[in-house]
Amino acid sequence: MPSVKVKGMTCNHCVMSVTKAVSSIAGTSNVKVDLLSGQASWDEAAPVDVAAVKKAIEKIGFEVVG
Ligand SMILES: [Cu+2]
Repeated sequence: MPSVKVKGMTCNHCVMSVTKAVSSIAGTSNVKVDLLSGQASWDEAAPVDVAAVKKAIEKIGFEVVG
């Protein structure tokens, strides 16, 4: 399962926002975001542009690390 690490999430509202942002990128499905680890992961129903995923997360105010 591909994933990125997100910094700056503090509560379930953040988790929901990041989940929504990742889900908005073409090809992602079954998006999972873990608050404690910061890990955002997804299944690929079609090839996913990871740069677009990172951009979508940063656009809503979180930092993607690694
Ligand atoms: Cu929050």
